[in-house]
Amino acid sequence: MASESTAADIMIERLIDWGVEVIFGLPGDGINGLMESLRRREDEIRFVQVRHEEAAAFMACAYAKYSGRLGVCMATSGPGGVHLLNGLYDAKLDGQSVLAITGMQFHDLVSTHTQQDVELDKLFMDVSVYNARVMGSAHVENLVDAACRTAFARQGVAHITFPVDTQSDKAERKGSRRNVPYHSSAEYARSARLPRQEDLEAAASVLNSGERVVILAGRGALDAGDELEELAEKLGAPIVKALLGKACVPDDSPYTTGPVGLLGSKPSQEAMENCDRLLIVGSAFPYIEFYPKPGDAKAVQIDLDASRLGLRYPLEVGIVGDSARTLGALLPLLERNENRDFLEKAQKGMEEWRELMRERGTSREKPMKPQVVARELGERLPDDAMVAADSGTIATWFARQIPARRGQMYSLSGTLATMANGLPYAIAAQIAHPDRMSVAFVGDGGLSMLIAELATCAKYDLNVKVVVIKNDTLGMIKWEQMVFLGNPEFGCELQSVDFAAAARAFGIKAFSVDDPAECGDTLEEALATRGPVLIEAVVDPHEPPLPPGISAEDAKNFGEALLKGQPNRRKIALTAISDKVREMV
Ligand SMILES: Cc1ncc(C[n+]2csc(CCOP(=O)(O)OP(=O)(O)O)c2C)c(N)n1
Ligand SMILES: [Mg+2]
Repeated sequence: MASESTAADIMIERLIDWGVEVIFGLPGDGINGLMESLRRREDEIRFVQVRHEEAAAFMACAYAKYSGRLGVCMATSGPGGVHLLNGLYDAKLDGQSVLAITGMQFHDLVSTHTQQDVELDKLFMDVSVYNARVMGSAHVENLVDAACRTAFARQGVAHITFPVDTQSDKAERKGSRRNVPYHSSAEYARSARLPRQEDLEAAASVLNSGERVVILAGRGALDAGDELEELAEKLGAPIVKALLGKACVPDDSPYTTGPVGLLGSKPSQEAMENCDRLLIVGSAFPYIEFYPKPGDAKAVQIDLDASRLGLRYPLEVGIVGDSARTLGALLPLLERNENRDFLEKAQKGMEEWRELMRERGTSREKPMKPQVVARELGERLPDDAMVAADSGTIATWFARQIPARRGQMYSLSGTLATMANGLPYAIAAQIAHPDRMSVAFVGDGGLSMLIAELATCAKYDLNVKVVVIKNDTLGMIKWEQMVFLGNPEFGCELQSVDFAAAARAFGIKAFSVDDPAECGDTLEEALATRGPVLIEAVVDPHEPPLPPGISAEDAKNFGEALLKGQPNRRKIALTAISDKVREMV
């Protein structure tokens, strides 16, 4: 085989050197040379075929999120590459190390209006931290090394586009006069970045002089759970969790007030409003309006990326460092805060909040409330379950009603907040961890965008359980139109889809439930069913995902929207008003 090696072989072999075990993608005539190379190495590297390249990019992003490894996706020239973009932006915005490989037209026909002539390196300029076009066989290894290394080092998307004819060129290491064969290396060294001592001391002095310290923890704190709890205990500080940091400490931890923001909890909001010190750990939580008002609190921020320091809140001290190590180094400098009032108030608030969530999640009202489905699901998830959610009201139920337990993993599209990522995320999580159950908690709008990936679940017989919350509406937007702008909903109703029947058509076992009294049993049976399963939960479309402290302005807008002739306004008013009494501040 050595004598017939191609330039594409150099690429695939080098990816194997980099430890890549799986590539998500869909073939096309712009990548036939690469596909042939993958076919010949089926035993060493796995190709997972998707039904839409957008899903492949989501999978690469999620693979990186759930495994910490490089996520790799591949698409053909022109349309295939274009389809990747949304998933690649998801990786860019959530800082995931992803490599995208695309095909390009024949090298000597590029830019001549030839078939599928899209110069994807130009298209991907904004999304990528590394972006290159293969210029010949001897170029390939150098590019793969630089691409993988940069994707890791800069936590972003690297892209290589490969002209189709060059892929099948004879593997040639000897290139130009200055290109010494084998000079580049498939090595990447991670830094654990220890902060400067003076920064730690300055941070300790800010935190030690506070009375009411709050910790905002995000994605970068996922591996720092023990340190966060230790610090919370020492400073009497509640831990408020940004959504990507949902699993950093379990939701039954006495120190956490759970999620924050539009889909957050009331105690989180109160802690943010009333603190005098804010410690941000590995989070760029983007909703600035949910932070303390600038000037109200003195803040310390820890982030691996120095360019993120001070992004959302004015700082006294910024620390560049790995969360766990930095907190570990900070802890001995901190004094125990003997005033436990702030933490105790948060804990008392959480008792009430948990009771409210329990009430919502155990309602036997019909139509069934989406919160019931989330709660019943949360109670039945295995201790090592991996859960992915879509954007939408669905993310609210995910944040509030599915408690993260120690050892579980949770993710969604954080900063891009795209629809349709949930199912591809769950697939990638399962492929990264084949022994664990993976759950997609998705909206009917989101699922219908990339529903064909159910075929991927069937094809690879994946232990993916898809729970679709069917409210026949683009729920989140319907509420936003009413609450933010005071208008009746427009363009949000969805044509009803029989998801259980659709799932069966894709070769997947399916369940449907609309009765809250049966929801738990149905989920129990579905989760115990081997292989991929879909559970369609038909819920009340009028259940509002209200923010923890709805503003007077929002409430006024909402009332006006109903007055302007919002369809179903009587039902909506009834649902929202009974919530309002208990939930609005
Ligand atoms: C790709 C994309 N298109 C549109 C939006 C705007 N958007 C955010 S949430 C949402 C509604 C999602 O509907 P569904 O999946 O049914 O979830 P629900 O809100 O009903 O729970 C829309 C349209 C988006 N975030 N991403
Ligand atoms: Mg919906």
